[in-house]
Amino acid sequence: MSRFLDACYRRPTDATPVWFMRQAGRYQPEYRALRAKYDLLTMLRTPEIAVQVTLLPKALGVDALILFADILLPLVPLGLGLRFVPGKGPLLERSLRTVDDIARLQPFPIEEGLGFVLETVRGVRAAEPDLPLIGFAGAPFTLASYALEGGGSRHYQRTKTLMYAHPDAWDRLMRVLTEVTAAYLQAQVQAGAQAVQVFDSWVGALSPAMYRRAVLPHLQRLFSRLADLRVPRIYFSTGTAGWLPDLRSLDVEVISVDWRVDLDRAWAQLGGPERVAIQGNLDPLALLAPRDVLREQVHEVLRRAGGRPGHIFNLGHGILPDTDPDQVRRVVDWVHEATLAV
Ligand code: 1CP
Repeated sequence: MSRFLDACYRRPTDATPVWFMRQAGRYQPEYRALRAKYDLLTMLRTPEIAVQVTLLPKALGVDALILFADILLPLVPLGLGLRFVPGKGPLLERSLRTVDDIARLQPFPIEEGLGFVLETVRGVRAAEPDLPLIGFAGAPFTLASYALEGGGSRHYQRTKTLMYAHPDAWDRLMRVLTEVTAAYLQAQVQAGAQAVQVFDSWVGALSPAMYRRAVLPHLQRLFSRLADLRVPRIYFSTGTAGWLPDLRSLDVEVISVDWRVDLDRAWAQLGGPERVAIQGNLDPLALLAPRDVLREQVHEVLRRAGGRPGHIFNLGHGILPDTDPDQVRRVVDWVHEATLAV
């Protein structure tokens, strides 16, 4: 078995497993060399390239791989038209503007709309049988925010306006996105993914009451639908430290927390190591700090985890493009060295 999968199920491991959100990406010279030749969507849609990029972090010594894909890909078969604009990030050509747009939205067959992702999953498994592969998707709220805003956002004005003014349309949108996400993750696992992570990157923009009322019931349905897959399910969110106890109602193996909360405190609020595994939670900016400061920050996270089974070391959010790959490699080594059972 693997350290990563064992830790997801809170079984003791020989050392604490470590991987990084956004571990395949712009901070790597090998990735930048590929990006100089191909645009991002081409890389994402070409399984041979996506397999190669997924495997790049192996050189860092990580304990798991995450599929090279993007949470926004399902918005293409949903008819919203995705482009990545250099320097600006993702832009949708046809974002949802009216309640009628939402009424027309329909789930699609995953193999038809996103078959290239499943091909990438199969390719990674064939090329790397030893390291577990994590599949992923965007959470319904985070996907909805892109579908409504048309790209990244600061205040989530359209999203929140819809939630407050048209709760029925919001509910329909969340149902369609939950349905698509469940089918997409099922297909990834059938293709060979050994764990799944759901990214709720922007849900911290909500109030606790709004999260409970308009988001949590959909997440509960999503994760229940994934229970039969018998692979670890990871829920990642940021900015949710104010309502962590509410996440206890999710049927998941692992909760991933950001750096805005102490790991031990978060774990206790989530029910502790008896109930759920925890992933996190180094500040990604610590990777840009001097080496001894970084080391101290890594040890602070490990100290709060206390060597209890069920900790997966990760960042609180994705690696930033300015990160030095050597710093990332150091973190992997320090985590393993400090936790290796003797
Ligand atoms: O080369 C480039 O210009 C690309 C940057 C990039 C990369 C490497 C984008 C554009 N997407 C990806 C791949 C990607 N996206 C992966 C696989 C790589 C890995 O993790 O190792 C994953 C897991 C994602 C997930 C993703 N995409 C999230 C959730 C995670 C998070 O960081 O919060 C989000 C919000 C996106 C949207 C997105 N895609 C790309 C950008 C720049 C963004 C964020 C835009 C914004 O701020 O709204």
